[in-house]
Amino acid sequence: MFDFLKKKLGEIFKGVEKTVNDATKSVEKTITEAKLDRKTFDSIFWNFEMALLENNVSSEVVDNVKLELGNKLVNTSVKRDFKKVIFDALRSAFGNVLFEVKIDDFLAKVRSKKPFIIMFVGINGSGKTTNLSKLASFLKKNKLSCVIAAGDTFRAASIEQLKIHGDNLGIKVVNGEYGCDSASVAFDAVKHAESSKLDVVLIDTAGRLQSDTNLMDELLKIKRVAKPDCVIFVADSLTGNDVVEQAKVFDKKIGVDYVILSKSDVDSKGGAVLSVGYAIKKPIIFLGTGQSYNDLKPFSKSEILDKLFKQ
Ligand SMILES: Nc1nc2c(ncn2[C@@H]2O[C@H](COP(=O)(O)OP(=O)(O)OP(=O)(O)O)[C@@H](O)[C@H]2O)c(=O)[nH]1
Ligand SMILES: [Mg+2]
Repeated sequence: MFDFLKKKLGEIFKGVEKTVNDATKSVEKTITEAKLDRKTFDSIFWNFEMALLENNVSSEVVDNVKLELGNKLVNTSVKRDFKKVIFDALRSAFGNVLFEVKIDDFLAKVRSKKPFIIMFVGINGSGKTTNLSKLASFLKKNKLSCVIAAGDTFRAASIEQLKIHGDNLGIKVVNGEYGCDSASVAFDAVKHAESSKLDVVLIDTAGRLQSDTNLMDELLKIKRVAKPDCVIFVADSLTGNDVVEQAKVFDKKIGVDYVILSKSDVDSKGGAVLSVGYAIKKPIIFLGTGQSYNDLKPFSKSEILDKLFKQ
């Protein structure tokens, strides 16, 4: 993640270095600082802006970062330790577009209600079922008992896929027939959790494009019937720029509380991680980092910022 962006950052520093050197050379040798005027700032950051956009960082994030950087750097003294000044400004600007929730706070929330009901939504193949299973495993490790609702009654083999996960994890999967009402499957799972005094219900749902109104209505019905305590939008890091639009539509139509960003292990660009939370002003809670049960990493804002800006 971020290899290309880091290379571009290196180029930016060379540009700034040259500007500062030229400015100081032409005046007095003793001068150790120079001011970045707006024009120089724009020309230096042009390259970086382009690199961000090419790496699927959304234009609203790019604009926000540029505005904050401009406010911090234009017409202020850029000393010879400008690298640190700029790194700090960039770190702070990107820090403002990333939202996180501490995993202990999430677990406390889950423990505050029994059963705590979590519904997974997202487009086809984004990683809902796999990451639901990883979260079930994570919750189990944290001593929370779970039941899974096979709410995807639409895609062939979806129920078998979940049952394999359930068997592997020792977690019951409540299911109906293919084609049956997914809301009733979710309802049955909630009733099962209530009668068996289980801590958490995890509801899987069928993948759908955000433009598919029938399937969106089905999600709304599940939501109305099962009354989830939180909705997790599973976003695929590899979807590129579309992920922002998807997140906005799912949030508007269904309401999203957290994002799991799947497939971050195979994303070389990093645009989704910098954009998806800001698009809906909701935290990324986990990164999916592979296909096995342990490949679910609590999202850490400082870790992401370190990856990009640690010198
Ligand atoms: N490398 C990697 N692969 C992942 C990750 N999460 C999911 N996958 C893979 O992505 C593919 C799709 O995952 P699913 O969990 O079936 O996706 P889904 O959203 O449930 O798909 P539908 O039910 O068809 O809408 C599978 O091959 C998963 O193994 C991840 O974090 N990293
Ligand atoms: Mg699925």
